[in-house]
Amino acid sequence: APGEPIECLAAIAWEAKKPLDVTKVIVAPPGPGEVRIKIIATALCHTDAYTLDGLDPEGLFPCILGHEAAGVVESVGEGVTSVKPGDHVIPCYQAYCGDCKFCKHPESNLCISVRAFTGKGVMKADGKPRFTTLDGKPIFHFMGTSTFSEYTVVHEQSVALVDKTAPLDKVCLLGCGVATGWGAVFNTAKVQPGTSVAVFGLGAVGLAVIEAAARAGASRIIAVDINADKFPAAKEWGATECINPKDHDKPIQAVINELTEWGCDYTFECIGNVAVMRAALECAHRGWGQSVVVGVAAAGQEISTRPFQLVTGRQWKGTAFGGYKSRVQVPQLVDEYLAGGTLLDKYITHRLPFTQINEAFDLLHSGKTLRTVLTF
Ligand code: NAD
Ligand code: AHE
Ligand code: ZN
Repeated sequence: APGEPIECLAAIAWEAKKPLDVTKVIVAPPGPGEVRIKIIATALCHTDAYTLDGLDPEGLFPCILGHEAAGVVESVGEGVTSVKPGDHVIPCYQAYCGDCKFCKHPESNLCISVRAFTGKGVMKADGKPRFTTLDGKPIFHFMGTSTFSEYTVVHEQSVALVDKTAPLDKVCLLGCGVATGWGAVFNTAKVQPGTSVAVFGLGAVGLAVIEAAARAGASRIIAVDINADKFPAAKEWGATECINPKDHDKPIQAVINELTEWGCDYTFECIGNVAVMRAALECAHRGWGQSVVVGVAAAGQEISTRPFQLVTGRQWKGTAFGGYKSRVQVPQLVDEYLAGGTLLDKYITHRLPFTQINEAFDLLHSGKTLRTVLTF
């Protein structure tokens, strides 16, 4: 009942590199400015695996991971006005308050309203988590979303209200991976018709980049992966050619620069590998090519290149959630999906019950999935 703690199923990450513990937790009622959501469907993104592997400098344990989901508002805390019980929502790790310097800037989505708290795994109202074990041990939140739980509590700034007719077990993908790839193309790079694009890493994020680049009218889309099993999907999504770096004895940037003469107008790194980030920059077109870092690299990793690469006109950029201002634009992405013409359904290669979440992580590591959607 609203105002009461809820006992429900969740997956606790007790420590790095250990399987998740699927068990009961207590979810406190939402505090002021907070929303308690019943999660209907949650997918796994590579970033969940990265954090579980202990690679995220902000990673805290024990925690409840998960950030690509959709659900229904169960109750709201004091002062919450933008959603009400029964509303269909997508939790957004990139919050949007509409009021801060970043929300007001047309070129940024990096809302600052709750970021310090989501990075520390707690809620802003009292600096505490809303999750505890049955014996009262606190469990940290993750990315302000923690969707690997039947119920979660998030800040109001992190809740996008979406059309009630949208299938939650599909549009959950707009909470991270697919939205990020689309946005990297439309918002960050602003890909123009008739241009050339190279995409490194053909998971859901890289494929979403390909989908969007094709829609933006790119005429050449080079897809790169060390796993050739990814190539049929890349072609179907719109790649014009596929390259496996393992088939070549020179660096991949040299291969692409030869194929294209001066490099591609836009390149996207969708892996999280700093050596590939360098390669992607170095096959961006001399004079104007843009290289967008989408992949998230492990703690301690740094990028490097010869400054000459920038002196001669290449631009290095990055994107978080594809630059989308979440609470405003996620509902629009859902409407766009409902209108038809997007490939959203095709990213879902596997479906499992939530209790099989550890198998879903195994699948993610196997390279055989794009997205696995878990339902409760
Ligand atoms: P994924 O694991 O499904 O896909 C990664 C792909 O990269 C795989 O196909 C793999 O075979 C390929 N790959 C690995 N090493 C390679 C190499 N050296 N050369 C070429 N290909 C290689 O991951 P995903 O869920 O699509 O996420 C991709 C990346 O994007 C991750 O780093 C994730 O953390 C990040 N991410 C960032 C944002 C953001 O907002 N910036 C959002 C979502 C995901
Ligand atoms: N917490 C990390 C890095 C993780 C990271 O960069 N996350 C991306 C989203 S990945 C989604 O799958 C992001 O949006 N970052 C911006 C932000 O504010 O977190 C670290 O290095 O500390
Ligand atoms: Zn993600």
